[in-house]
Amino acid sequence: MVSTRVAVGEIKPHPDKIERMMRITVISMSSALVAMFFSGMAFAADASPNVVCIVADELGYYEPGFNGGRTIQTPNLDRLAAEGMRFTNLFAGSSVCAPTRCCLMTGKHSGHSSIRVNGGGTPLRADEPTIASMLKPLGYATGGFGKWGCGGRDSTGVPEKHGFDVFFGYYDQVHAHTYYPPYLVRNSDEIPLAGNNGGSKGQTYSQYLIHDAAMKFIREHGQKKTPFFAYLPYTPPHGNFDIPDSDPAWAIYKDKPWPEPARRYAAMVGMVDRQVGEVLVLLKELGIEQNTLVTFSGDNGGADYFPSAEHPRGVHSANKHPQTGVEYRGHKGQLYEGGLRVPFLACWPGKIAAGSVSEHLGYFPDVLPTIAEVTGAKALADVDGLSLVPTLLGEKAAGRSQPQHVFLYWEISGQTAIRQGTWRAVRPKPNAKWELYDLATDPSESKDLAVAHPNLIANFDALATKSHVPAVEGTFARTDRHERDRRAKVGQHDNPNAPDPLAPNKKAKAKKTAEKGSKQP
Ligand SMILES: [Ca+2]
Repeated sequence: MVSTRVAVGEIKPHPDKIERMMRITVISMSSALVAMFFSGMAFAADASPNVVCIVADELGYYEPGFNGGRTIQTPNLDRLAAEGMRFTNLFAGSSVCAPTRCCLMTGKHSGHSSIRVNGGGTPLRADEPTIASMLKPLGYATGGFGKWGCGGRDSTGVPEKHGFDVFFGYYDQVHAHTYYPPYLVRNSDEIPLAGNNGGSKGQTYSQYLIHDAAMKFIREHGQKKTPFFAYLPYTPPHGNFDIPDSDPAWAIYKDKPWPEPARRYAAMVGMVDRQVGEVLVLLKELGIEQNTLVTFSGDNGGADYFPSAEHPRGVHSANKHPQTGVEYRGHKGQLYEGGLRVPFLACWPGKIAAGSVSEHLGYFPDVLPTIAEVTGAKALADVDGLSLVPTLLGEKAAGRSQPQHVFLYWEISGQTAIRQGTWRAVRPKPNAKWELYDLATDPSESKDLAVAHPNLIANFDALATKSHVPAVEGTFARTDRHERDRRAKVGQHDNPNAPDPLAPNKKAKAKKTAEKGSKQP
């Protein structure tokens, strides 16, 4: 039925029937109800709220319990969803690790961002503002803990030159493949980890140290009542799929009838769930939970890890609805729905309605302007995102209606995609024809309607051309320490003649990846 089609240039809420089927309780975000709920409450940006932004690397849309996942237990994340807002159409900035982090940190979409390749250490430019640098003039303490991916050591992209007081973890994504690195990096200095030499075995599991450092940062600034921005781009459950046998989460999954990497992956998600729970308990203990906005998301679409004959989309069903079986097309690395869908939650007790669900159509570039608005930071010029505050807090509290994107734009590795209303247009290769899908009737993107809608295709092609500006990356002053970090993945950090861990045996690696799930940056 074309009579109900969304006209180009218009946006209506995505009528995602699948989400409606699985929904138990929805608080409609109609302005009337929101006005009642927030009656008498005024949003004040001068309260200097803390912001905790947690990202789980690779977590698929349908994997957490709050989105219907059945194989992995996520009680703390489910509680976060029950106490906050769950988004059903808030997409990643890109379909792979580094480019999506760049969009998140800078508020730009991937046609304007500086990092559009996923090599692992490609840097931000020296002059690029980030969420952290935006908050510094307001007196915020800024800490990052996990996997940076926006610039290797000695580049213009290091986090301590982009507003972070401290960043502890991995700068390069290849370094982050091992949970037993010989060292982690703190503000570009090496912090040795006892008993480790890369790979999948060692004495010191990196994620425990990273989480402990994040907790210490939150505790310190929560006690001092210093407003803080805690960015927690945690590496799990990205591979290597390693977690100590002694971790409580492993006990839950060690005897499941899945391949070991799938069991390890589930336990890694369970560990992240537990760590998120510890953050929430800490905020409560410090008495700052009512003054802290917490967000939680994946970083890119699910990778369909651990496929089998019985589960061709993977044991944990990242892009296949666990109850209905309806699938999202594509996966990590692609620009169909499955490559860009991420679980996304926002919680702020007393401000965001508990148990609410939003179908608002947005993506990672929206996070920066949202944080700018809630903190009262000077709005950055030249960002592509739109603040989510009217959706999060209600239009009355925000004092305005939710601004809507005319369209969303993505590009990666010669692929291009546009989402406008319920349309998704995808050009899967540089010179391929555009494909067109109507997600209202075809959520799995199985029926290409491009031939029937030449005017829409022409419009989307023009939007794509307008949205693309050639990427201008940052630079390295020297690369030896960056290359050392990459070799640390396999314990060859002290051997400058050793090959880059991603360089050799690409063919064998690709085969292994297909069998076990992507281990690429
Ligand atoms: Ca990722």
